[in-house]
Amino acid sequence: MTAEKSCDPSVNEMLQIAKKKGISTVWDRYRAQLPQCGFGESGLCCRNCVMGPCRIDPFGDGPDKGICGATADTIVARNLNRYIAAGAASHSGHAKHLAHVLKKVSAGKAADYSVRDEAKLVAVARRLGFETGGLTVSEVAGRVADAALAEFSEREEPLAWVESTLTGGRLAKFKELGVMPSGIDAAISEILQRTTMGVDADPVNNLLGGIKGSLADYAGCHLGTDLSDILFGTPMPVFSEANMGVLKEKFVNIALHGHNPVVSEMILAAAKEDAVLDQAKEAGAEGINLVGICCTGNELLMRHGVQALTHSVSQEMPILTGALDAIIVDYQCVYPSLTTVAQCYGTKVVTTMGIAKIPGAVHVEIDEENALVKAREIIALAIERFKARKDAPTFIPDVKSSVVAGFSTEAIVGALAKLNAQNPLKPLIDSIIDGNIQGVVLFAGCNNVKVPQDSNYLAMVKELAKRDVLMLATGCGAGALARHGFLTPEATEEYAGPGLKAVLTAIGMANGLGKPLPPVLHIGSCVDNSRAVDIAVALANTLGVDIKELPVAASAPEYMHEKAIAIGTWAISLGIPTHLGVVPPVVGSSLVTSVLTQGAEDILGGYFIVETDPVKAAEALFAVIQKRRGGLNLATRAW
Ligand code: NFS
Ligand code: SF4
Repeated sequence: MTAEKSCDPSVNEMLQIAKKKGISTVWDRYRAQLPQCGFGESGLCCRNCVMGPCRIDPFGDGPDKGICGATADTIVARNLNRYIAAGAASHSGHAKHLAHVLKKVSAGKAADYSVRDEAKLVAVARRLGFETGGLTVSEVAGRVADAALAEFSEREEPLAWVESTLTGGRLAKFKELGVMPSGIDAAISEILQRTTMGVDADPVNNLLGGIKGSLADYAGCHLGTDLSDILFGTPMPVFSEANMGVLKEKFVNIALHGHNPVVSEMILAAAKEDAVLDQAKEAGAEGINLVGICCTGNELLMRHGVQALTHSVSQEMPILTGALDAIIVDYQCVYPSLTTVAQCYGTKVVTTMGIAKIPGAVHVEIDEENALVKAREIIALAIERFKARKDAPTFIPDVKSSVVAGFSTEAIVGALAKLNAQNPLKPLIDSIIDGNIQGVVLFAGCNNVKVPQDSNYLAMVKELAKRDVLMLATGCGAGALARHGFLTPEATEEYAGPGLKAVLTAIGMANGLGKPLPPVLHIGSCVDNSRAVDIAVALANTLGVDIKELPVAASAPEYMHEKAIAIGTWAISLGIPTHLGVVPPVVGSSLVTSVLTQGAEDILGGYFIVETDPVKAAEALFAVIQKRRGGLNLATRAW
C-alpha cells in the first residue's frame, strides 16, 4: 500500500504513524479528490471570464466551443500560458527580492547582508558589459542591482539576462520568432492580457507568447542564481547527508523550507551565535540542528552543507517524528496543511514573508533591515517548543544517506581544471567525443502525489548511468536522488557504466577525493537550472554548435508546479528535448499537443517527450542523445 505512495523508507515509517494517529496527509487528500476532473486534466476548462466557466467535450458529444466561441485549441493554449506566467512570476519574484537586497547592500541599508562573492559580482558585471576597474564593491553591486531591477519592467531592448547568457544561434532564433521578452514583468503581464476573453484566439500565436513568457522565466532563474551567489557565495563541493535521520532528538530541530536564501541565510547566521546557542542549552538542548526542505534546503546544502530533511510531497512527514521544533518558511511549494499537522504536535510553523501567510502559523516578518533580529526571535520560538517536548518520546527514522553536493558551474569547471588547467572543458568534451560520456541529462522538478515518490527518478537514473550518461540534478529531483544515495561516489561504483565510471574517477582522483564524483551532480535549487544552461552554452560555444545540436536532454519525471512548466518550456525553447513523467494538462487539444511534442522540434530543436513509464522515458532520452551524437558524426550506441 505505502509503496504506492513513496519509495522513501522514512516516509513510509511516518505514514504508519499518521495512520495510527488518524492524521490526514497529502496522499489522503489526493484520494479524496479522485476521480479528478477530466476537463481540468485535459486543459479544457476555461474560467477566464464570468460568462463561463466553459468546458469543451473532448469526445465531441457536447459543446465544441466556449460561450465566446473559443475552441479547445484556444482554451488549452491560453491555460498553458497562464501556468507559464505564474511560474515566471514565482521565479522572478524570488529574483526581484534578491535584487532589492543587493541594492540595499550597495547603499549600506541592509547591514546583515553583504557581497560574499566579489569574484562572481565582477564576473556578472563584466558579462553585462560593465567596466568595473576603479569601482568599489558597493558601486559594482549597485550597478548590477540596478541592471537586475531594470529587467523587470518594459524596456526597449531585450533582456540582458537572456542576451548575455545564451548562444548566438538561440538569440537569432528568438528574434526570428519574435519571442525575445523586453521585460520580465512585461512578459508576464502580456500573457495575462492576451489570454483574457477576446484577445488572442490563435493557439499557435498563444504558444509563441508562452515561449516568450518562459524566456522571462529563464531570465528570472538566471538572475536568482547569479544574485544568490553574489550575496551568499558560489557553491563549491560539500559533503552532507539527507533524509529524516538527520534530525537529532536532543537538539532544537529547525527546518528551513521554501526557496529564497534571503531568509534562511539569516536563520543560519543567528543559529551560530553564542548567545542563541546558550539560550538553546539553557532550555536543555545539546545545540541547534538546522535542516532543509525543498529548494531553501538545496540553497543551504549547496553553500553550507546543511543536511536535507525531505522534499516536496513528503514535507508534512518530518513533523510526525515529534522531533521537529519549527518549520520556518519563506515562499513557494509550502503546503498550507503543515499547520494542521503541526497543531497535533506543537511544532511551530513560522511564516516570514508578507505575501505568504498561512492560517495557523506564527508570522514574523523578515525585512532586509531587521533580518538578524527577527531570525533570533524565530529561533527563540523553536527553543520554546523544544522545552515543551524534550521529555516526550520521538520517532526519528534511522534513515539517511550521504551526499556530495555543491556543483555550481564554477565548481564543475574548477574540478575539470585539475585535469586541464588551460582548457577545463576539454576533458569533458573529449569524453563526449570518445563516447565515455554518451551525453548529459538534467533531472529537474518536484515530486507529484500522482507518482510514487521518487520512483521515476530512481528508475531513470539507474538506466542512464549504466549507459554512460552523465547527469545533473536540481530542486526536489536532486533531493530525491540525495535521499536515496545517488549523489555519492559509491553510486558511481554501483551504477555507472565503465566509460562514465572512468571519467568520474579520473576527475575525483585529480581533485583529491580519492573516489569518483557522483553519477549525478547536484547543481542546486530550481532557479539553478540556469547553471545547466551555462554548462550547455559553454559546451556549444567550445564546439562551435548551437545547444540544439548537443547530446543533451532534460527530464522532469515527477513535476507538479507551474514553475516546472515554465522551466520545461524554456528548456525546449533553448533546444533541449525535455521529458515529462506526468501528463501535462494540454491533451484536450491535439493541435497544442502535437506542436509541443513534435512541431517544436523543427522550430526550436527542443520538444516535450511525455512518458509515464520511467524505463521507456530513459530509453527515449537515450535515443535523443544518440540521434544528436549521430548529427555531430560521433559514434552511436544501441539502447
Ligand atoms: Ni522546483 Fe523548488 Fe520542489 Fe518543485 Fe517546489 S521546491 S522550485 S517547484 S516542489 S522542485
Ligand atoms: Fe467561456 Fe470564453 Fe469566458 Fe472562457 S473566455 S469562460 S471560453 S466565454
